Amino acid sequence: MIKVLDSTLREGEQTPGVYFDGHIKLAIADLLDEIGIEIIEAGHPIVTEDIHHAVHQIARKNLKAIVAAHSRSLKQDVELALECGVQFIGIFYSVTNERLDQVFRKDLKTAVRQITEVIRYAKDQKPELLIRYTPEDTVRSPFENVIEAAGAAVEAGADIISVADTTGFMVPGTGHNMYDYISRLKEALDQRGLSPMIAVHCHNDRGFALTNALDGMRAGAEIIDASVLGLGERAGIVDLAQLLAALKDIFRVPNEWDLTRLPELYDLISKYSGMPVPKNFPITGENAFTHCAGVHTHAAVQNPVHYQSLDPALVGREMDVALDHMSGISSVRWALDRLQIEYDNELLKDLLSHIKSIGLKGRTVHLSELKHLVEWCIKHPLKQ
Ligand code: HCA
Ligand code: CU
Repeated sequence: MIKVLDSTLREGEQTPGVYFDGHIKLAIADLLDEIGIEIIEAGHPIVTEDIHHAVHQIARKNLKAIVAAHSRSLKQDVELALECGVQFIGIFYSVTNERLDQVFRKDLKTAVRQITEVIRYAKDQKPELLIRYTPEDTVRSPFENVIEAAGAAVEAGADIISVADTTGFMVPGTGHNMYDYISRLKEALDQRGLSPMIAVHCHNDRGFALTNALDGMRAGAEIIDASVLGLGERAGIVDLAQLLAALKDIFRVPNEWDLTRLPELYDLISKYSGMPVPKNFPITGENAFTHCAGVHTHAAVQNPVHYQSLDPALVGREMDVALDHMSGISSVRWALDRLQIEYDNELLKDLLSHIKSIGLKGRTVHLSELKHLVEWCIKHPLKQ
């Protein structure tokens, strides 16, 4: 069973300038839970007192979702997360040679000892706790280091190994792709008699986050990380709405997600993050289901399937038609029908001519404006 982990409240807050107040965090967690997201990564409690408090509040809300906290591989981070009452702790520690030499100044053996001690400590405190270990920058780390650290982590009690493409390095169809990586990782762990659940965390630096995550799923990853609007460090991670729509509509994974609440969720996040949803963003962007050119509109109003491969109703949206210089007669007909305004051919032609000239100024005619344009055309017909 595939599970989605939403990290808007953790990775999402690593977007420069983004911070959600405690009451907004609770509202976000509630909405994610109502949508049916399986795991909510609520934050890294040691970062600030406010985050600590918010993670505590979310963990105690009795949500259907599993509530997770992020944690360095340090006892003090784990203690604080446990104190919050979370059911899941994500522990990360990079095992690239450069990081070990230059930042941690430790050899691999000492690093692995630190990781396993922290995992054992966490499991001892709360045996039912789910523990994820992430070798940060997994895919650029020496494979043998990853296997050594991940294998030891599982033996110490980690339930989940997350493959992090921390820098958006993987490219589908090349020598470094997520499908091959996860297949190889599973095989190597299997050879050691270990079969943890695999998670995948993909950054979008090259624009391949979603494709890489889906590639990872095809290779057996069962937890996929995402965030609303793909918020996160630099270019962010997988966009939640795009992921859910693909899983539901294309991969048909068993689920209970209510995607009709996505517009509400995206409004909430965009309002309080100050990050507008780009108009042409898939699924949740204003234009995602809007047809513009006359040829498109003519066909789409008869049957949307001519220019849509995804039913907007699945994600709480409706088909729309834009009125501008690209419009044709069927665009105007569609708009007038929506406004329940009666018309003859003369009025249609006059309106289209006005709409086109307004469009040439670089803007669209909204339905509320069209009403006034109709009145204008009736009073001032172009052909006397
Ligand atoms: C970070 C890096 C991280 C960690 C992912 C994880 C990444 O911000 O700490 O702990 O599973 O991309 O590697 O987000
Ligand atoms: Cu990340």
